[in-house]
Amino acid sequence: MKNEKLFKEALQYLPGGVNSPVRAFKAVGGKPIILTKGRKSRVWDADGNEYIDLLASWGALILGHAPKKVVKAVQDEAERGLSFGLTNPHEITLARLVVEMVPSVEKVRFVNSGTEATMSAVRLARGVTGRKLVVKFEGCYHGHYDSLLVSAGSGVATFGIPGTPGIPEEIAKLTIVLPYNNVDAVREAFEKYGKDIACVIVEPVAGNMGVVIPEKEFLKELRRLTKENGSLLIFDEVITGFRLSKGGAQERFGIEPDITCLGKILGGGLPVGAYGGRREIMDRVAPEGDIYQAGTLAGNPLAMVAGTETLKELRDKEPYPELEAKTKKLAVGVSKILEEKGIPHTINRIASMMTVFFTDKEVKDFETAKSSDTELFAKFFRALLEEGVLIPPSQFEAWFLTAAHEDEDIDEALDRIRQAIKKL
Ligand code: KE4
Repeated sequence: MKNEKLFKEALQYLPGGVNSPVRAFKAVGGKPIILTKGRKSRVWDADGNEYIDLLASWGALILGHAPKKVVKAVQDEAERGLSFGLTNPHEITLARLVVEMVPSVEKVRFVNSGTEATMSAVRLARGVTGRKLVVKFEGCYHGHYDSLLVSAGSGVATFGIPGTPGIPEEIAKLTIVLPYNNVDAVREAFEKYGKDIACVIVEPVAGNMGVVIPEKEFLKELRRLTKENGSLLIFDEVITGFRLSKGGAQERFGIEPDITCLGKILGGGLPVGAYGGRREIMDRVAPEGDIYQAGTLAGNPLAMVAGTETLKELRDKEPYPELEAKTKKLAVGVSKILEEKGIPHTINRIASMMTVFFTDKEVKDFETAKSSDTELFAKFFRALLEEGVLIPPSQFEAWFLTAAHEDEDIDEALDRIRQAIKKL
């Protein structure tokens, strides 16, 4: 078993054998697989097993694996050089595309990951407002930046506690962690601390507790309360950007944040993150302004051309209606199979992202998401993997479809899922 051999070797050199914890399959048990190839809607592991891919590199691959145009652009660019350390033309091309596609962004800064994007956005908000407090929501994940890797304190609208060793409580307690979709809690936090709140950062559709959709008033109220109190609203669109529509969640819901964080799809599979907003805010970023942020490989030419080809395809083809229809077909099909087996479940779906929760509760925040039967999810994950369907190895993540998933792929995935459920 090559998977097993490779993973054993990985364990010698990489903590947990991985470069990101979730890849070790701790939440779902069983042996992690090592992926060696992807093509359109399929991936193959080191033993040559084929899977229909519903992970899509955590949402980055909205065009599917190795799209011809993207690969060609990267190959051609590589011939001209891999990195320069000074500006290359593709940084300008991709920046222009982001400004064109994302309603609230007049200027953008590229970084190398979603974490760098949210970290820089929070620093910018604190710098611009001169305030220290940050509001985030329980169950939302914005990368591993100290101020955002904070768990909810004791009561509602109380200060956070470190989400992991290594984060000083002095830093954690500058972050207030509130329940998602809870407008009263946000109002209370602003009543108590409004004038000290630098920013509110939110996933405008949550993907990191599983998919949780904002209730009607929630985002509108965040926009009103931040404006009223001179705080900045940061939309973390690392997942939703270019996924929910070409302009992301802010286009779909018609709410303009002050700062937008982007990643995943933005790089077409190569490492890119970004933060952007209106000129008056972004011009505070060095060297134009006095708020420092930098990065050796920021704007890397290969990543820039991969992102450019990806966004051009999305801007020109707008594959969103059929992405939505196929995801709906998958969700309806999975629900039917679970119903036939009498397995309680809730499916949250929007656009081309969805999550199957094994609970009969409506999932609208982290509390209700946690009512899911994670043991059953783990069995479900392993059964699907066995049948050749790859979903995210955690209950609290989103499944993603890509433009490369044809109807036949959905039908095939549903057949394999039906087979898997029989064995549950
Ligand atoms: P990265 O630093 O992992 O590129 O991005 C952090 C991040 C920021 N904001 C949102 C909304 C995100 O979803 C993420 C990263 N997402 C996770 C899974 N949903 C990445 C998977 C992993 O950690 O391996």
